[in-house]
Amino acid sequence: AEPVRLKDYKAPDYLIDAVDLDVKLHATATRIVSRLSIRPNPHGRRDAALVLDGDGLNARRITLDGEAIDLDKALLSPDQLTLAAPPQRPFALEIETEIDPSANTRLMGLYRSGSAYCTQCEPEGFRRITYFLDRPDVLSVYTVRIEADRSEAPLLLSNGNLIEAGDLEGGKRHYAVWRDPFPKPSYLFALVGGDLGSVHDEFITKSGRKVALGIHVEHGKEPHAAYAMDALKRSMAWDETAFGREYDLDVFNIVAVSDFNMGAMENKGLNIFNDKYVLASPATATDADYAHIEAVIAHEYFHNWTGNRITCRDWFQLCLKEGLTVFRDHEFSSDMRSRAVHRIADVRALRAAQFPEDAGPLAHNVRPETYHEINNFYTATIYEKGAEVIRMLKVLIGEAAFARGMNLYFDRYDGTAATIEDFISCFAEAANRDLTAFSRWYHQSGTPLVEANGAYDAAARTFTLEFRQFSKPTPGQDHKEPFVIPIALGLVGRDGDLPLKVGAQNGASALEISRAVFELSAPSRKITFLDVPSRPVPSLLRGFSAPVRLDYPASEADLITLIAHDSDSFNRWQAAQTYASRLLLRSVANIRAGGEARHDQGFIDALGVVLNKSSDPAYTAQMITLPSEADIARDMGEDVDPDAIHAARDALRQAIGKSLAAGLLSAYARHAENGPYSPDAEAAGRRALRNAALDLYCAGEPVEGARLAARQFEAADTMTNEIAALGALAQRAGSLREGALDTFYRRHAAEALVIDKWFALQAMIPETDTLERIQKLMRHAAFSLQNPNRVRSLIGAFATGNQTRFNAPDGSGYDFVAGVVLDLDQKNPQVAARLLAAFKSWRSLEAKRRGLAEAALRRIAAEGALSADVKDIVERSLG
Ligand code: HT7
Ligand code: ZN
Repeated sequence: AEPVRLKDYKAPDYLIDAVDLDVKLHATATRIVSRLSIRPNPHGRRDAALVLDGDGLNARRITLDGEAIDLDKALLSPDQLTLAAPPQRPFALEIETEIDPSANTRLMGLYRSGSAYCTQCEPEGFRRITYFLDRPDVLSVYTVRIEADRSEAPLLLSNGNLIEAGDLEGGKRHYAVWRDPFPKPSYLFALVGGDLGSVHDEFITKSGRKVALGIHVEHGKEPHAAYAMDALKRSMAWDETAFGREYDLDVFNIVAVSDFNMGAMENKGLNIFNDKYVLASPATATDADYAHIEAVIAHEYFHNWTGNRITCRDWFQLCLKEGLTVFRDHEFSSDMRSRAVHRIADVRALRAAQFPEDAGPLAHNVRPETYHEINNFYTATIYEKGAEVIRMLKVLIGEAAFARGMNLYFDRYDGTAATIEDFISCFAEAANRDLTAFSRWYHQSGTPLVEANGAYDAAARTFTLEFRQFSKPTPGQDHKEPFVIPIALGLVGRDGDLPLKVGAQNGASALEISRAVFELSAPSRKITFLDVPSRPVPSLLRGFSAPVRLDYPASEADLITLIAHDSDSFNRWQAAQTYASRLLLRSVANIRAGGEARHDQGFIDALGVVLNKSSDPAYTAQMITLPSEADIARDMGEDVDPDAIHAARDALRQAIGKSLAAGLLSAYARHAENGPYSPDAEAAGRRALRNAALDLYCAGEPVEGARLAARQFEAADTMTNEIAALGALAQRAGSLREGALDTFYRRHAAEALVIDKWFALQAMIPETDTLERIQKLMRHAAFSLQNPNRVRSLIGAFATGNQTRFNAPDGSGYDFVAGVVLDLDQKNPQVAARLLAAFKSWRSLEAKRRGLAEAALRRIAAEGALSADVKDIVERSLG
């Protein structure tokens, strides 16, 4: 099929001002009557046919202004309803459809999760409910009447405010009418019916309006929604102070369901969540889970302005709402927690998920120009790189101009479906600056490489930095224009940061700069610093000021200086990572040449110093955590041998654990729990350091370490400590591990979300019999291919978190995942396609594995009946 192209965008020929839906819920035969108030679009083509989208639908009745249309004459198919010559004036179209929510295994449109009814319409799910102009630039006011058996669905929710409710048939059935006064695209429509437990609260907005808040969860889980409610109220308050955005309806509801394709969905006034991002108690959720809940609750809430009040003109503009909303949720989490630690975590995530995407066959622009299947564009590039681009913009134009630009955007585009150009124009205007070259970040894919070199001239007391940028070709883009790269920097001397004096070109006098951001907007540029008393160590790309790869030939001694003295917390961490990564790359080369892993006592001692003077435990935990196996593979870039990487990393962990055993034990003891459980950043940071110390200690002293981990596992009363201990025990084969896994299962068998952790942990064991274990676990009563969380925790964790076994040298890991993808494709193509994306780095593998991975991909491509989702990923992966 032909791709959809941005350049073909045309305004819709018809608009739908109002939608009245009448929904009678039934497990297998839900009736929907949709009344559409349609009019020709003055900006569209006159006399054009009206083509409504459908997906697997069947209309039972259609009327136009009350007159029945002969169904045989209407050009009707499951995928389309066409009126060849609709009236060229406002008219009403009424369509009745019947759908089977119980048979909906794609979890798109109206489906059932447990006994509840729920919807997921983004991006193109509404057309699975009724025929519609299912595109984001058609904005309508929705009135929704829902009717159901009271016993089956005492709770009936839709978008907006409740305007009427009542009993029918003497109370056996009932109904509710919801009206959302804000015009919205169909992808933001939502409906829920079910028997759920509810938690209620309220929020008073800054202008004094009272908003009723509700979170609806499985009965019995109400106490586990308390943290989500707290995060929601903090998000609402933060958006008022940080962005001046106030909530606009009388109610805000969140519903948690256990069958959900993604994390959550921002439907206007009725967010629907994967229960993983709502439910938390100290005994069932880790500190990381709490932080994710806080971030996802905030993210969906923030969409109310960035996504809902201002939506996207078309799906090519997805980053307009997603990149911006991720930027906003990162800012929120940084304000709620430690900004320094948060930045490191965000960059780790960006490098783990987005850099490989940008370096492989699935690379695409932050604002793509074509797509075959839009579901496959909910990617780390759109979300995470999209957020980084906005962060760079803020660094370039400064905080004040950025705030003016945001306000302009909200004022000018409220109530519209906008584009990236609209967004950028607000900042160009606010900063009075041409942002054309900067916008290349939206139009060119790939991660630029910045090479830097420094030269000190002792006689002239100058230090000159030279930067060059390089961009490799990416699919469909052989040549790239230079990016505008903000490089925040400093010069570090023996006593910390040196003042920066820059000699302006053209003989102008030297300029003292305080906010040191160097703009690299050409292929190469130099900058000379004056009055530099001795050779400094440059600290480049502070705070990771741009999503690039940086290559600077710092010596090991330079890196140790940065670890100890850099005023930029991100770069202190980065220096330790760079040191470790270099060491590991040398070890990998040695191991592949038949030699041994390399050790470097200087590095280990530097970590020892960090560990001992630890004043910020969360930060120290990040400092002593080595780059992951995937990080090292990415640094290698090509000819990747995952077994050699694993061996090298394992050897370094052992060496650190042995050498720093006493320091690790002391950090472990110093950071014991010191009061009742709190999920706050301070307490979580103490646990993070304690568990990072335990992990390294176990690597260095396996026997003593296992004993300590077993004690922690027995005594743990929080999931953070329990799963960390189980993870440490899982490092070594034997009865201790198997016994602990059994105990964990027995303790938590009733909690599906905890059993997901049990699945994931086993899926990531780097041993040869793991695949067999996974195949056995797939037959476990708690596993289901139908449930996306289960698939992600067992199969997804294997494909993305177990480098050595997914990339087993005999190809068994690839064959297994390919087989699951094909099975799953029959049920849920969206989840199947996401799983298949685990092959995204196959071209960087060493030759033998590369051949086996390619063969697995070709086997999938050869299957006759692939979904559009899987077909798109497999074709691009091989392309
Ligand atoms: N805007 C949402 C993206 C989304 C989604 C969510 C659930 C299931 C399927 C979905 N497809 C797209 C989520 C967000 O970014 O906030
Ligand atoms: Zn989002």
